[in-house]
Amino acid sequence: MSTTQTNGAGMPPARDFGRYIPLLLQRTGPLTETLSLTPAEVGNGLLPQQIQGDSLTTSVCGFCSTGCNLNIHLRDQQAIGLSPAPDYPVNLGMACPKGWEALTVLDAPDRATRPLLRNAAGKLEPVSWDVAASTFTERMKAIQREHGPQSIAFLSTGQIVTEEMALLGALAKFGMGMLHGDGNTRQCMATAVVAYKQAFGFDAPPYTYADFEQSDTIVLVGSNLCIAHPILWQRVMRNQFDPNIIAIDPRTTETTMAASQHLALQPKSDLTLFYGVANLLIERDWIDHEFIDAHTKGFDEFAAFVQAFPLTRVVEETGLAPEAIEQFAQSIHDGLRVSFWWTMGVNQSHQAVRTAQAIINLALMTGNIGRPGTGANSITGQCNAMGSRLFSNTTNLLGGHDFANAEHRQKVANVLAIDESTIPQEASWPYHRIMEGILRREIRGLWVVATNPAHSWINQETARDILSRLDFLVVQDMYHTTETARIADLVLPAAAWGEKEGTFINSERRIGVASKVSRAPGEALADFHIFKLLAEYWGCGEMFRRWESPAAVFEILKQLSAGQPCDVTGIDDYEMLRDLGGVQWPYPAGSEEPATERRLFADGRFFHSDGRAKFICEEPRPLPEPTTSKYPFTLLTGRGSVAQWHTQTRTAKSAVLRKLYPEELYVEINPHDAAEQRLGSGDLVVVSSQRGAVQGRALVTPAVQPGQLFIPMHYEATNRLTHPSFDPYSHQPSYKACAVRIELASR
Ligand SMILES: Nc1nc2c(c(=O)[nH]1)N[C@H]1C(S)=C(S)[C@@H](COP(=O)(O)OP(=O)(O)OC[C@H]3O[C@@H](n4cnc5c(=O)[nH]c(N)nc54)[C@H](O)[C@@H]3O)O[C@H]1N2
Ligand SMILES: Nc1nc2c(c(=O)[nH]1)N[C@H]1C(S)=C(S)[C@@H](COP(=O)(O)OP(=O)(O)OC[C@H]3O[C@@H](n4cnc5c(=O)[nH]c(N)nc54)[C@H](O)[C@@H]3O)O[C@H]1N2
Ligand code: SF4
Ligand SMILES: [Mo]
Repeated sequence: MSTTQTNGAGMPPARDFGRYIPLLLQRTGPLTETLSLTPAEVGNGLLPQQIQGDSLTTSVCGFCSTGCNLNIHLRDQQAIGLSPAPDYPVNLGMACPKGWEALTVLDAPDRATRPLLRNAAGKLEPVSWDVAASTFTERMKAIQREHGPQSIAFLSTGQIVTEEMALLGALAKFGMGMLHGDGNTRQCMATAVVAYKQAFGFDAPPYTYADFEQSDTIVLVGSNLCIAHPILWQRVMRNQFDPNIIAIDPRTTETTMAASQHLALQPKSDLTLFYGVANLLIERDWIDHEFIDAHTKGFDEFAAFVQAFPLTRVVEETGLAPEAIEQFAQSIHDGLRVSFWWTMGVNQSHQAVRTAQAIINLALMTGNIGRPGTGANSITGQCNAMGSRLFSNTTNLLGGHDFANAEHRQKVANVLAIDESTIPQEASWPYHRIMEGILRREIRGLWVVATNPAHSWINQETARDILSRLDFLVVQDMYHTTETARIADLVLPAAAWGEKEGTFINSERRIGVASKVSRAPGEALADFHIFKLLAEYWGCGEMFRRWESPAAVFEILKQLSAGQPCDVTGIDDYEMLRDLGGVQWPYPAGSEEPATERRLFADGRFFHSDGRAKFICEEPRPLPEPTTSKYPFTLLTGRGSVAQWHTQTRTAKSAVLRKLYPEELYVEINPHDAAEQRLGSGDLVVVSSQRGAVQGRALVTPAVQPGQLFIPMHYEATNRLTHPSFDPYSHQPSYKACAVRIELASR
């Protein structure tokens, strides 16, 4: 493709977008004076603190969903260091290495500092924002004109502030007329969303972190809490009740080693295990009849269903010893306050939703919900996965509403003062259908914001091939070197965490403020301002006049949440959030002084119209890609260390973090298998699946069971191996089980 002229179709009158252009160019001058804008409006201009000398502000961390608060130490408005906030109810003065290094990763030579456009010679070359925004508009509009509204789509993220997510979702769908947009939360949380919606009537993780401290029995399913949520593990360590910790994971991990019971089951046999345990609990009458009768429905059918899961079957399918299964059931019975927590070992599976619901069923049937130290609790992943679940306008209409519901559409249209007919009547296609849509040439233009699919999406060889078929790929990222940015036609340079303001919602539904404490490099702009700029160029800027700043959007989000389970109309502003140490939803207007901890379902009322939670169950299904004689190993993937974040665009920039993990891809293999394959630790090996091969170093360890291998997801090659299978209800990819073989590289 070629560079473009600046006066394309759909360009707004100069005065509309002109106000943004000087903003983009005058990086050092007093932008507020030049443009008569308030500091809040100029996301990349002055920092909020106008103070000379040393001062302190706070910001919620931008890596994981724990949502730790950090004290940011400022000198002459610029961040010069940080330390964990001692009095924040989440982290209580603690932070993990990523949090400590959060400022370091902002400063890297490969930060995207100017828009880049692929030129006629096929090279990405710097262009002005004017050219970038015009090109975006012209190319996307041309595709749309020729191929219809579904022909352009977006992929977004759980890692930008909620205000930006909402603006992107509203702009893309209501302003630009896109039908489809999804995000990396599909890779991550879609299962929990569907499981909760079906069981509780709304996507509502019920817990508060204090539950980690108040449980006497903590069940961790497919969660390596010690490295993926290290500060939540610290909360477990503060538990005064000497809790019984039961970890369910095919691998031995940092977390299972610290547990009192480790159920090293066969991959994806969790569903059978939980049905079998439910059957045991019913047989022994270790259930809470009163709770079941008063607050649930579907129990009788469920009880009849689980009779098909006698201990012998469970032993056979899970590979666990009968005593271990019985001990697990006994522990649930003995516990006074049992909490169940799950993460990707559950969500990333071909039968993920039903597995999550099997966990919910255990909590419901034993009355372990709504009380301190209990719950069926999905732990989220990214800093703002919860924000994207409610406000990304992809699967749900803004504010946890339903695209298919006419009343919901009207409500949202009224709040936003837009025509109801601009709101699509269906949710977007899920991620994998968008990818298939590209393959079928139904989608030809794609806008990727704060995610790196050319590394993280399943079955990478195919994924990259699919992305390469696009007529126009736009990547909006803080670095220009990500695997996806490198193949883009247009790269839009984004400001990062710390360089912009807004809110995140953490795993326990706590809304906290991320602050602007540093200037974005070069001409990089806050995603917020990129969206505003593109709205002007697209010609729909008027629709977003009220969306003038993140703080103004927060007001709109409050209105959208009104009357929903996630109602936050009682929050005044960012200052209130800062003062209170964040606020967990719901917090409707008129709420009394907020309790520091907020737990759902204390009254036993769920969000279905009859107020009851549902038991949902279904026959387990076989692994989509079982092992064969050619591919005799099951490959597990997941987090490798506390210091690595996903596709490593950020964490690899820190010299400190780099010291904490092996640079080269490694493959964990059991000693028994290693002996059989005649390979030792450090040997160069090739792991291959039907889809591709990767090279790495063998790490011989009993942490993985015979017949299984583990490779961390952080290495670019890992997803060449993974098998594109999906949960039928959540459409979440099943990253954690595929058939592979391993051999010495030289063979
Ligand atoms: N350091 C670090 N922390 C992170 C992240 C990161 O990249 N780095 N990412 C964040 C994000 S977005 C997320 S979603 C979370 C993920 O947090 P986790 O889900 O805790 O991390 P994973 O390692 O992906 O998976 C957890 C465990 O699931 C196990 N598992 C695999 N298959 C099965 C199975 O069939 N059954 C069971 N029971 N277990 C199975 C794996 O062996 C693994 O130990 O972490 C967040 N925190
Ligand atoms: N094999 C395997 N694959 C997996 C998983 C697994 O367990 N196994 N886990 C899956 C899960 S749970 C997840 S969440 C995904 C994560 O997958 P991705 O979302 O692809 O991973 P990240 O590296 O977090 O990508 C975030 C991108 O956003 C950029 N970025 C950061 N901050 C900003 C910002 O403020 N603005 C903009 N515009 N850009 C920004 C970063 O530079 C980076 O390129 O991976 C999934 N992939
Ligand atoms: S635990 Fe998560 S939120 Fe806390 S400092 Fe580490 S990465 Fe940040
Ligand atoms: Mo995730």
